[in-house]
Amino acid sequence: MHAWPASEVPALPGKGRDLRIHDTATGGRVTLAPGPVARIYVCGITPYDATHMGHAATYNAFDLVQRVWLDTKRQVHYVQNVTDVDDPLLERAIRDGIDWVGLAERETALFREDMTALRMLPPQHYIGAVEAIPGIVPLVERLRDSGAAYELEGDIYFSVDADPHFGQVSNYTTELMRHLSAERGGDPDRPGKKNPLDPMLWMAAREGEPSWDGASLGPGRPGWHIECVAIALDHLGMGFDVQGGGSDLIFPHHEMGASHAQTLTGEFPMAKAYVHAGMVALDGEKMSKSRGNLVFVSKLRRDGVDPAAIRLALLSHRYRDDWEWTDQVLQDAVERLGRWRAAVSRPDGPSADALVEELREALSDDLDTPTALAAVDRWAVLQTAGGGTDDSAPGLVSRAVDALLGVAL
Ligand code: 5CA
Ligand code: ZN
Repeated sequence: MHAWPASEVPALPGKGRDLRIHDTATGGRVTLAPGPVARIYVCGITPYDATHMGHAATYNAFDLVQRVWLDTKRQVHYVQNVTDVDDPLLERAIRDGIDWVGLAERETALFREDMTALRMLPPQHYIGAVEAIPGIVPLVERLRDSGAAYELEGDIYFSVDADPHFGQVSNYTTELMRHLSAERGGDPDRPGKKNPLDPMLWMAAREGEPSWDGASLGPGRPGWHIECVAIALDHLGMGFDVQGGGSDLIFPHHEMGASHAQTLTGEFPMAKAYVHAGMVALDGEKMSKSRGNLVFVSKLRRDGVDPAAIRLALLSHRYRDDWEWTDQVLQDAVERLGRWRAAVSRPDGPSADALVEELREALSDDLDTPTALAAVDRWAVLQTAGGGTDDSAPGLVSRAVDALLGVAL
């Protein structure tokens, strides 16, 4: 599947700092010091509705991770999936009386447009679940043949007890895992499972649903977690630097994915850091396609909101916090963008060398974007007050804000 066009990332003088980031698995900060090529996998959308502010906030966080790495003069190998076949997508297509393939294509196309407008860096590999099926089938066969998976009425389940490290991504109690499993696509109450938490790897073909050739597994379609694992192992291999997504993916998705990968390879851990963005809410509830309380990026764009302002609104919150989208958040961002643009449009101003270092320090400190924005605000105030005669400063600020925050002034 093709991704979207990359916006240019200006090179800044000097070099950025290594990223210190919160890792869900260890519950603390880790300093990531990747090799010359940093490797990141970020879970993509299930394309049955348009990109909302929650999605945008999560992708913004992982875009910043990459911008920090690029500023340390590393290359980035970025992989993202599209869950272009899954229960919620099929259910929505039936509800709306449309073809599920067309629905997925339409919403994926809109997502690409939104990501381009927001200046999110594209993945080098953007892979759909459907196109990954030929790679998924042999992995499920291997798990089954090694005894780490079993059949139940034609469906194949992963045995969580096969992984001695199971539970070490979320560190949740069994009770909480069971609760979340039922809430997020699992079937803990299905009779015959070895462990109620065991997730499906391969679902045998169901009447009226799409299915694919599963070789010795029989016709069917893949489970959700093995989809991301197959794509990540194929394009990144084990021990990649960051596994990313929103905090609603901690369990079961990232827990199960890590267990699948670790059982398949015998290596631990799958990722050096499991990084999770907080949930964006609207009217007090998590913004979600299933609840329908959504603010869409595409709708704001159609209404004439500058995508740079949308991006600044996302940046005004720390990525790990849960926060609430309000009109005021956007209004504040529109005003800030105006102040920054006015400031960089002057021919000279106060030196920006210290500002670049402040931005670098704030971002390397677990992506502390509120501190980064405050630093630019201070420079803009000085500038507007007519301080300084450095004629390279406005250009440097523009390039730094673009390179490190993805905002074009
Ligand atoms: N296709 C799967 C991942 S493999 C999926 O979760 N798709 S999704 O469309 O439901 O979500 C895409 C990404 O947006 C995930 O990382 C999810 O955690 C994140 N996300 C969804 N809702 C919110 C929200 N309200 N706030 C922040 N992030 C969110
Ligand atoms: Zn995923």
